[in-house]
Amino acid sequence: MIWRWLIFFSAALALPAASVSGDVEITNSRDAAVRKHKDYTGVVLWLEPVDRPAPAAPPGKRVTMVQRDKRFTPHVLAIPLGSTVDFPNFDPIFHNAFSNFNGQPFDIGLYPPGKTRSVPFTRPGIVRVFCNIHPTMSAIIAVLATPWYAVTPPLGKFTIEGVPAGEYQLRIFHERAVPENLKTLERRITVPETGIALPLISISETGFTPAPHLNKFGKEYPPVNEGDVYPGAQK
Ligand SMILES: [Cu+2]
Repeated sequence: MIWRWLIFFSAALALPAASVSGDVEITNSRDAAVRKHKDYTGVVLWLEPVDRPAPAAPPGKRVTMVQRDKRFTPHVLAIPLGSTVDFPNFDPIFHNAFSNFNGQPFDIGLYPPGKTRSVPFTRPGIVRVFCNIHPTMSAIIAVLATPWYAVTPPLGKFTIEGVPAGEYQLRIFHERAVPENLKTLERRITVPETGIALPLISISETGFTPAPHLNKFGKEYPPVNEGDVYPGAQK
């Protein structure tokens, strides 16, 4: 068995690309879990090469965003440009995922339990996803024109694997940070062949105010009666 491990480690060491790792913290949050340093999830970090185009992602990549318990999971999804996202409905009720501003607008219509629909994302940007039935449902899809990205887990540690040595612009998105704050965190980094561990990235939520969004018709949501069959469900 030992020789197999030796071959495995030799192959790993021979990889030409490095990793970029680091830690994110979120400050000035109104969220109790964030203030207790227990929930730094959902920060998207990506690397754009500054002196050459980023390689295109292989076509045909599919990623899933589940609808269950009236939530989109994962709440924050990062995908390479050109990927298709499947939106299966695992709830016993209808949902209608849509996006109507920023990124790439879409509307996959109202569909019942057990069904799925999909959206190919062909425009880079931050897509804000909502449900036309349930105003509390929301999600983010970061459509990235680079294969080098990460989304933070609860403790905020991230690693972007397989990055060739070179110059990059580090870009960051966090749902509850204002764009001006995020802009100040962007920086140019040099990735050596041995990889790099970045200093702590501290993201402030100062200035962020949650605002209610409108439904796909640009109107306020009507009151939801959970016992109802939703209008349009029989169509
Ligand atoms: Cu819904």
